[in-house]
Amino acid sequence: MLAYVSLGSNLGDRAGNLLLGVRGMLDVGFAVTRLSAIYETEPVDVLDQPLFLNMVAELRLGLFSPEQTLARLLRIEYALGRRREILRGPRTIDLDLLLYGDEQRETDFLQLPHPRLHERRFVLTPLAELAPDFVHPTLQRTVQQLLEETSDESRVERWKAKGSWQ
Ligand code: PH2
Ligand code: MG
Ligand code: MG
Repeated sequence: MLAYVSLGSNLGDRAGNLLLGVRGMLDVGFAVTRLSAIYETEPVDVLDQPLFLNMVAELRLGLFSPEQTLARLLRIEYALGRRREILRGPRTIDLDLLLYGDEQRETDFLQLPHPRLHERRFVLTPLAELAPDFVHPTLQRTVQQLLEETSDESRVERWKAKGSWQ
């Protein structure tokens, strides 16, 4: 079963934090199969905060339920020093479960697909890189269609490390 996780950071060593997030997912036993590029993105919702780095990871999950997967993601955030701060404000690391196959959940703990996925260019751009043809389980649109149709106009640009080899 393929699942997609959005990673975001806008405090401290942002790229280092994303890398630690990926490392954390490997450490808890997730099979991370692919990573998108890293994008520098304009903040949405809470506008007055630093620029984010965002990316998406693809996981192949069999052993863990969606709930177990989210619990592990939260544990990784906590281990990396994330404490619950301002809602949608600055954070060292954010790991959001976007999609888990075509599973649907509507509980306080877990909403699947992620309810704001289609309203966020910073999620759709890296997700479309990995899974353009993935059909959103409730909206019945592909990720590529959602990206083309989203009303979110916020800036999303490929990020390059200084001294990049590319
Ligand atoms: N995360 C938020 C709120 N706003 N904006 C961008 N660009 N990237 C994010 O990851 C992000 C955000 C809450 O999780
Ligand atoms: Mg988030
Ligand atoms: Mg989150």
